[in-house]
Amino acid sequence: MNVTQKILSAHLVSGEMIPGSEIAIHIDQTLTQDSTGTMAYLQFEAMGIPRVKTEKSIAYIDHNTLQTGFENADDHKYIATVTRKHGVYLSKPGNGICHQVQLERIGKPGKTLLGSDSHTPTGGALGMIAIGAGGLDVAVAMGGGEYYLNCPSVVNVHLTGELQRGVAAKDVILELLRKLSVKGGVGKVMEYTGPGVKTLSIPERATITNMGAELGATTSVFPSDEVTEAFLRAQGRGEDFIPLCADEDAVYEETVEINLSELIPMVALPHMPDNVKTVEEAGQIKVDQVCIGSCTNSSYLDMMRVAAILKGKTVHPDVSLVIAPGSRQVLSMLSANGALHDMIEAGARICETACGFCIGMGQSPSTNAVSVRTNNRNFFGRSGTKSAGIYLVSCETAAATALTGVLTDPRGVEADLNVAMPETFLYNDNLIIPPASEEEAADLEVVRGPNIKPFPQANALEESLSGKVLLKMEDNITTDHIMPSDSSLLPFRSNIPKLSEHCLTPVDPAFPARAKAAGGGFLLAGANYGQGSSREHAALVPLYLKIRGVLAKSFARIHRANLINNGILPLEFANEADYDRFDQADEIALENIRQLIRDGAETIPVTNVTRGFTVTMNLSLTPRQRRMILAGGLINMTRQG
Ligand code: MIC
Ligand code: SF4
Repeated sequence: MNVTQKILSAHLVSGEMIPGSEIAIHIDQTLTQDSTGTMAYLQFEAMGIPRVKTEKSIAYIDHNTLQTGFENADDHKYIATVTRKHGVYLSKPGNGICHQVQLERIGKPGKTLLGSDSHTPTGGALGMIAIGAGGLDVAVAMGGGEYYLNCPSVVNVHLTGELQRGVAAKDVILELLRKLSVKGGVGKVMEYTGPGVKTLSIPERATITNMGAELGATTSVFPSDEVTEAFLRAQGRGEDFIPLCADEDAVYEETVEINLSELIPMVALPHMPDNVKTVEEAGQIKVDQVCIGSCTNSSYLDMMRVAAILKGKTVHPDVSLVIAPGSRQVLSMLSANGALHDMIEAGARICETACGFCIGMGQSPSTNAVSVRTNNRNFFGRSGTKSAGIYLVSCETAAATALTGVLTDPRGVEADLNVAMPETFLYNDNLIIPPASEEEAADLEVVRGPNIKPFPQANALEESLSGKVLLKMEDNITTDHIMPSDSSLLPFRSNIPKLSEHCLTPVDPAFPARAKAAGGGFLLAGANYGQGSSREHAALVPLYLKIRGVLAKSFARIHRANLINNGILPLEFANEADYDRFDQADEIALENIRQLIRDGAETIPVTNVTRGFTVTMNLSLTPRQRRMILAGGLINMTRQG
């Protein structure tokens, strides 16, 4: 078996390990963060389970840390009190970005982790199966319920050679994105093998597994080897180590070869992570802002390399350099060893250890700016400045660029980039608050501020559905299009009515008003609809606007599951060319849809009433998903028993 099969089969609750067929797995650990967590805990409360049943569940506060009003702070208070009551650990704001802290302090080889954040696969660096999901799926897992997924096919990413000076783990994943695209990993686990693996440290592996999310992959995983053991020991967690690697005769569905020695610095140009060129090909683009941090690139190793490049130099006069270390542990070590001093002296603006600029929580660039960043997503508008272009690079490229003011290949910089992994990290868990005991929990009050509104719930599916196509969209529409998230909107993650005023506005500002006036309808989309974030809001808000179904060429994995969990039909064109035969404002009808779904139909006739024809659309639902759609979502189905 390969590593993926070993972990999945050890956690298998039902189904067979045949790629594409539905399996259910037991979840050992869960994580939430604050922008999806509020909703996940509201849903957990609605399920009426008093205490979580996982080995460890933890809630991080790392996204909504810009507190320009009471809303974010109220959400934090709700999360702090609801987790304390129900048996969940709390990582306080200031402790760091969920994926970085999970890697340092919580993740364990061989375990399963489900997180309400699409970059949960970061944990795969430690040899665990770590999957991103919607908040509702995470709430179910916290309650001890299994997690359902399509058994992935496993891709062998075979690494040989060794990264050259100035070339980074980020360049490995950017190269994979260039080769495979943002759809290349859908339905797959990217499993890393080969002699190149042992040359990569855990933070470097984490950069690669983190950004596997941008390939659309279910997750990514490395073996657990002596490098893993050394990392866990240095974190004071040697006892969490178990060795785990693929059998000699392990079988994979596909193989991708990467020779690390041949890679050179890469950059993803606006506005897609797979729009990748070499830094050389991109040319000397003039840069206004450089942002270093995010869950992709904010480890101790990353920050030490940045400090080495900046040491004794000054940031270019036209550049604003922003650095956000990934965790309190990283920041603390940088301050103890003087590297922080080197950054500050070079002119860096140090931000708190949080998602920050990556999710548009501050540091929006100027009009038409070129912003070079180390994060994983450069979707349109995500930085908070629509006219700005975001370029994704490694920490080394970002730091070199900050000094020259133009996009710069870091292989030529004068600096000592040989940063050794520490024998011991400065670990300290005093910002991770344990939950109350069961006895204490009974009397604890959960504090709910005025911004926390009830979440919408679907009704049971009607016999037939009809309505207008309210919006026609192209390929690769992201969750940042469907439910934009910047500093002005993130405070409303627990207020769906307010968010609904912004649904799909990056595609068409008139959409929310049109949807409300029509009393609901359908969406029409191209391929890979809903890629990006795990945010369930991208389904809850359309549900609130009475969207009954999405007609698309194809869907991204997490968003499709979120639609079904909330009773919205994900219909795929059997013949992609039929997409062109539909237009915005066309009236469509799905006759006897309830009966068809009940009977297990895998194809659905969809009539374009306006133009007078009927096409076939695929609706490949598992029996469980059919029950969910018929009941009007997961919560209704659970209530029905
Ligand atoms: C993101 O990177 O887009 C986020 C913000 O972390 C999201 C979660 C969210 O939308 O709250 C994700 O990746 O799932
Ligand atoms: Fe936070 Fe950005 Fe990572 Fe999402 S991608 S978890 S916003 S740092």
